[in-house]
Amino acid sequence: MASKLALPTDPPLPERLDRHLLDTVGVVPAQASTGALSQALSQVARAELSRRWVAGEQADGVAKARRVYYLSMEFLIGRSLGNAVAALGLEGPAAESVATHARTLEDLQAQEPDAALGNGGLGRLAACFLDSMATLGLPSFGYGIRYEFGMFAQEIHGGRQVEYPDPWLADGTPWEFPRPETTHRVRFGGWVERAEAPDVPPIWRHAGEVMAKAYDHVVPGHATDRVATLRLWKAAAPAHIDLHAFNSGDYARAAEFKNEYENISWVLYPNDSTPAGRELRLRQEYFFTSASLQDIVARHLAEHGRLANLAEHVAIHLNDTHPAIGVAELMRLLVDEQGFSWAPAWAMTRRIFSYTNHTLMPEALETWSVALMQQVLPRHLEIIFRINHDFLLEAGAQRPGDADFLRRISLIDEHGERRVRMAHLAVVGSHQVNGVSALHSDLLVHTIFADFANLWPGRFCNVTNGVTPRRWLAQANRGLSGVLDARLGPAWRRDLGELRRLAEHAGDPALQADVMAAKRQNKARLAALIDRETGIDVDPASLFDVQVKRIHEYKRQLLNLLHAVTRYRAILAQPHAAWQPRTVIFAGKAASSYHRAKQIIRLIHDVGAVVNDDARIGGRLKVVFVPNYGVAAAELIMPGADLSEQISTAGTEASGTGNMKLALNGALTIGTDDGANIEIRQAVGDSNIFIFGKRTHEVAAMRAAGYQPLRLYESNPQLKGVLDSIAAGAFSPDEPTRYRDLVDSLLWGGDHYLLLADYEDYVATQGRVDALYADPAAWARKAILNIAGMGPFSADRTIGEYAERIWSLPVRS
Ligand code: 26V
Repeated sequence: MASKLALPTDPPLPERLDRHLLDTVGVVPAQASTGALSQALSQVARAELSRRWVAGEQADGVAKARRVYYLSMEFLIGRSLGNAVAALGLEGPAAESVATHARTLEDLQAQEPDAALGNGGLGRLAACFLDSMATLGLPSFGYGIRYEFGMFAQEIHGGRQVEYPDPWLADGTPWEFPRPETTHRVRFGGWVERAEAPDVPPIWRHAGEVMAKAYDHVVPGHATDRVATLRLWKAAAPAHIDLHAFNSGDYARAAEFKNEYENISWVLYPNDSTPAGRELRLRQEYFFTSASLQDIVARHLAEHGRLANLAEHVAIHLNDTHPAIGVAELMRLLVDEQGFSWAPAWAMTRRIFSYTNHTLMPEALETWSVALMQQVLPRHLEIIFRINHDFLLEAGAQRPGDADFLRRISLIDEHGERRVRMAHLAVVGSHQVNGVSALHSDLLVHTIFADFANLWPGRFCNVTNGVTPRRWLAQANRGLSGVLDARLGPAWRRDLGELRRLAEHAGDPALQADVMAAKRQNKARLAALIDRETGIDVDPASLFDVQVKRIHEYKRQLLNLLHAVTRYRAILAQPHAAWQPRTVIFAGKAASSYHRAKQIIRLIHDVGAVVNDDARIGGRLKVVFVPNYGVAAAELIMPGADLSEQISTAGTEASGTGNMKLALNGALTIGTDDGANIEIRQAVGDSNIFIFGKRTHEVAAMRAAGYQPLRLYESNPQLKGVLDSIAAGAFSPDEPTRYRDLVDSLLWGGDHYLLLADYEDYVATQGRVDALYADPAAWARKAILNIAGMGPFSADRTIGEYAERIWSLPVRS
C-alpha cells in the first residue's frame, strides 16, 4: 500500500539524516548537536509515516471502510522517536547512522519530552490501544485534546512533592501535523428557542463559540504499513473576537478575550481522585467531544453523501464518561442540524456508541449539576431530559409502581442539588458497556450498574486490559528481547502468545542465566537512574521491590511502607540474622489537592532518610522514591524490577496495567486478589505469584460487620510497634507529630482501605518472597514462567476483542 506512494529514489538512511539536518533543522551535519540529530531522525521517520498515513487514508476512503473512533480525554503517549524507528524497522540503520555522529539512539531519544497528556492508567491504556489498533490494521482514530500543558512535572523538595508545569510543546514537536483546513465551531451557553411547529427542532441561541483546530499525530503500526491517527483539538478564539478588540485599540482586552476561549485546551486536569467540579472541565469535555463528532459526521458525509447509514460505518467508543456528553451531542447534530426525527436518530446513536468504565471509586463517577449544564449546554440538557423521559417510560413498564427503581436508574440524581449522572447517560446511550478485568466487570453488574444489567443483561461484558509488547518489552527491555529472539524468534512482538513456548524451558539453566543476566543489567541501569535522581546508592544485587503508580489510598503505598518499617525494626532487633537485602522503590504522582497522598510521599522520604543512612542496617534495606514518574521513567523501571507490588484493597483496582508490564518484564507479583491480578494468577499459575490478603467478599463482609482496626493493632505487637514508632516521630524527629493524624486515620478513622486487616498476611508473604529469592534458580524459573504466561495481556488481544464483540470491525493486517 505504502509502496504506491514510496518515492522511487529514497536515499539510504545516513543521507536522509544529513539532508534533514541541512534542509529541515538547519545545521551543518558534521557539527550537529544531539538535539539536532534527534530532530533530524524524527523528520526521517515522520516523512515515511506521512506517506503511510496518506496511503492508508486513501485506501480506507476507496473501501468506504467502517472506522472506530476512540474518544478519550487522555492519551499518555510518552516519547515517539524510539517507537517510530522500531515500527519502521529502521533500528539497525538508524543506530549505525547515528554512530557516525558519535551518538547512540538512546542519546537521541532522551532529548524528547514525554507527551504526558494523561494522569495514569486510563490515559496510558488509550495510548497502548492506538498502538494495537494501528498494528492490527484497524481503520481507527483517537480523538482528544491538544493540551498545551500535560501532566505536571513532579519535583521533590525536602521530601515533599512540588508541581511544575509541563510545557511539552514549548520547543515544538516533530510528531504533529497541523491541519489548519480542519476546524469546527463549538458553541456554549445561551438559551433554546422553541420552534412554532411541533416537528421543527428548536433553535439553540448560543452565547459564545470557540474554534477547534485539528492537530494529527501519526501512530505507527508494527510490521505493517498501517498507521492510526490521533487527532487532538486545540481551542482558538474565533477571528472576529480578536479583530473587534484590536480594532478599538484595546490590546489587553483583546488578549483577555482570546484567553477566555483558548484556556479550554491549556491544561490537563491533574486529578483522578476527585471530580474537579469545575466548569472548565465540562467545557473541555464538550469541546473535544463536539469537535470529534462534527469531524466524524463530516468525514462520513464526504464519503457517503448521507447519514442514514452512519451506524453501519462508524463505531464511537467512550473512554470512561468524560466524552459521554457525546450521546446528547450526536442527537443534537442528527435532529437539530441534519433533520432526522427523534426515534431513528436515537436508534442510530445507540448502535454507534459503546462505553468502558474504568473505576468503581464513587468520587470518580462524574455528575454535573443541572444548573451548570443549563448554563453551559442548555440544548444538551433538554436532550438529556428527553432521553431520560423515554428511558424511564420504557424501564418503568418493566417494573410498574417501583418508584425507587426509577429514582436509582434515572439520568438525573434528584437527591439534593439535581445532577446529571454521566455514567447513566453513557449506559443508556450505548449498545455495549464493559469493565476492564473479569472481577471489575462482575462488580459493575452487581453494584453500580446492577439495575441496568437487570434491564439489559446483554449490554454488559468484560474486556480485560492489555499493554503493547512493542513499547513495554521490545523497546524498554532490549536485553530480555534479545534473549527471547534467540529462543523464540521475533514473532512475539506481534503474537505475544508465542511467549508460551518459554514455559517448557523454564528450568533450563542456560535460559535462566540469560534471563537473569538481562535482569541484572536492567537493574544496574535502574540503579544509575536512582543515583542520578536521588543521590541514593542502591545495590543491584539486592531484591528490587517496586511499586509505581498514582499515589492513592486505595492502592495502599502506605501498606508497603508499613512493611518496610517492619523490616527495618526487625533487622535492628536481629542484626545478625541472614536478611535478604532489599531495595524498596516507589514512584508516582499525587493529585495536587490530595493531601493524604502527598503526606504518604513525604513519609516515604522520611522513612528512607532514616533507614538508608542507618549504619546498623548496613545497606540491607533501602527505601527510595524516584521522582516524576511517567512513561519515560516507567520504561526504565519496569525492566529492572524483581518484585511487583499490586496491593490494592480487593475490589478497588479496576484492572491495573502496571501489573502486566512488570510481569512481562520478568518480575514476580506480590498482590491482592484484585483487578487483573486475578487473571495474571490464572495465567502464570498459583505457585508463581504471591497472593495475600482479604478477598473482595471478605472486605465487604468485614466492613458490614463493623471493622475494628484498633483490635488488630492491640493484638499484633509487631504492627503496634510499627504504628507507634511512626506516630511518635521516629521518622520525623524534627517534627514528631507529623504523622500522628495519618496513623490516627488508621486506628480511629476507620482504616477504610483495610491496611491493618491485610498487614499480617502481607508481612508473612514478604517473608516467603525473601525465601524464594535466596534460591536464584527457583526464582529465575518462576520469573520465566511469568514472562511465558503474559501472552493474554497483549493489548492486541484486548483490541481484537473490542473489534469483534463491540465495534464489529474485521481485524486484518
Ligand atoms: C477521573 C477524573 C475526574 C475529574 C478530574 C480528572 C479525572 C481523570 C481521570 C479520572 C478517572 C480515572 C480512572 C482510571 O484511570 N482508572 C484506571 O484505569 C486503568 C485502565 O483501565 C485501570 O487499569 C486502573 O485499574 C484504573 O484505576
